[in-house]
Amino acid sequence: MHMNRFPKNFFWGGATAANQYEGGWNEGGRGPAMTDVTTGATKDTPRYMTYVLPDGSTGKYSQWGGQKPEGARYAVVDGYYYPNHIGTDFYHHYKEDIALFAEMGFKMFRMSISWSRIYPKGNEKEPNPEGLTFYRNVFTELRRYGIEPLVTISHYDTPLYIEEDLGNWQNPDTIGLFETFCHTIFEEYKDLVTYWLTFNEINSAIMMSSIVPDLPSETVAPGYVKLHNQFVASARVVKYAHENYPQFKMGCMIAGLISYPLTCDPKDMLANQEKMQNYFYYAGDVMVRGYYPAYAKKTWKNLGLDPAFFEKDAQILREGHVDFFSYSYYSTSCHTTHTEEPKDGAGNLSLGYKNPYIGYSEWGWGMDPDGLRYSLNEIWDRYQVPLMVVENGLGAIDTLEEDGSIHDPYRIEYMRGHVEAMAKAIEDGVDLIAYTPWGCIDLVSASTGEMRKRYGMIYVDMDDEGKGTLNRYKKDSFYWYKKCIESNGEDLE
Ligand code: BGP
Repeated sequence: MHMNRFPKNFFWGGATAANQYEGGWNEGGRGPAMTDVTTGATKDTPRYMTYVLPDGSTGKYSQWGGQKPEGARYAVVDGYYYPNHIGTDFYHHYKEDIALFAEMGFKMFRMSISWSRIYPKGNEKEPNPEGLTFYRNVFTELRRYGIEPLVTISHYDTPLYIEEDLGNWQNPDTIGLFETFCHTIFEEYKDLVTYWLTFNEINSAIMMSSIVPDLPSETVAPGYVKLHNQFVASARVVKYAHENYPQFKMGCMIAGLISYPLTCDPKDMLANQEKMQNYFYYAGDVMVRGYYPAYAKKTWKNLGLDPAFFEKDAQILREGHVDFFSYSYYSTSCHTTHTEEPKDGAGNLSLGYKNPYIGYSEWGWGMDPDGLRYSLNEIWDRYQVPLMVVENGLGAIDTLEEDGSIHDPYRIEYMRGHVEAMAKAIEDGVDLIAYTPWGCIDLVSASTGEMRKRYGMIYVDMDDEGKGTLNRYKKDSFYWYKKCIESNGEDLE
């Protein structure tokens, strides 16, 4: 056993998001979000968005590229199941859950605030007091155990009214609404929360073109506009936080689309470099450095976008750059110019070719601890700001035994590999300050809406149809992670 590879105040913890975990979707004055009209699915079938037409008939369209018909309004429709309505019910279980996190030894807990719980439509003059009280209670409970909250301000749940009636992030007016939301929660929780992430996986706005081949530029370009408006919104609130709450630490959160060239052909090397720039570094470069990278110009040109649209906000981007960098890391993929065969290597928001040197999960996501060490080194070298790994984990099917135990050696093995990789990256010189593995308690999958794709160290009795007691059970990984934290990452047996 090595000693003291992790810094003394390392933030060991876990991560969740309101839309997938909190539930209580129509309680306490909360307004609806897009995820409330999104059905459950499986890994081979799409989630659907449901709607009602003016004549009262109802319908659905696929998240994999479908479109809402003219005149349709999003609606919860009888006969469908919407897993995010309940999540795994943090809303009613937060005390019990936080006690379990504390028992594991958490130093940090990542969660998000549901925007529509604070501003139900997004454009009200006054916030919803019940919503404010709920998060105050949660943060106070975390503090009672000495757990530092890490708050994602926007994690895939813009109020439905903004999405449907105001044109979402395509509309620059959304920036002002987001600012109002942030000013409210900053002031409200200034004594309880120090670490903030503005947008979860902000680069997801432009990911479609990396997954679906040959999309026309008219389909791809709006993602860049949306992303730019989010960059501006983030920069504005980061600047505001720095000016008004100097104790705050503001971070970005980028989906870790880390990839390799499939072969050592220099052409593959270049293809991969371009992928990494376009889908991963594009966001980090703007948010950490405070300006668009040189290669962005080429991207805009290819998509027929006017550079002036992006350049007009240069000053605020410069003034609102973040204090630390965080990302999600699940898997890696490979890129090549050598084949046109369909890509077979899936991952979080990514698609590439399978890597013969790594293993794959039941959902086909690559498992690559060395890639975590590699990416930490690359990112640290590029940005020189503290880093956090704020999502990582293995989605797998778990079995609850008669005696209430859950044996998940596969998850322990996955986590052990990634903790080892982080230890090595720290030895390499990387300034890594936090690790909050994803779905530390079972919650609804973002991509498939399933419950059976579980990430937790705490099992929640709930199935894909919404049946279950919602009782909590400790998995074997719960005890493993507790030991890991107690020994500050040294006892990984
Ligand atoms: C990330 C999201 C999370 C989470 C995770 C796992 O993209 O930030 O919300 O869900 O991926 O993905 P999935 O739930 O699809 O397995």
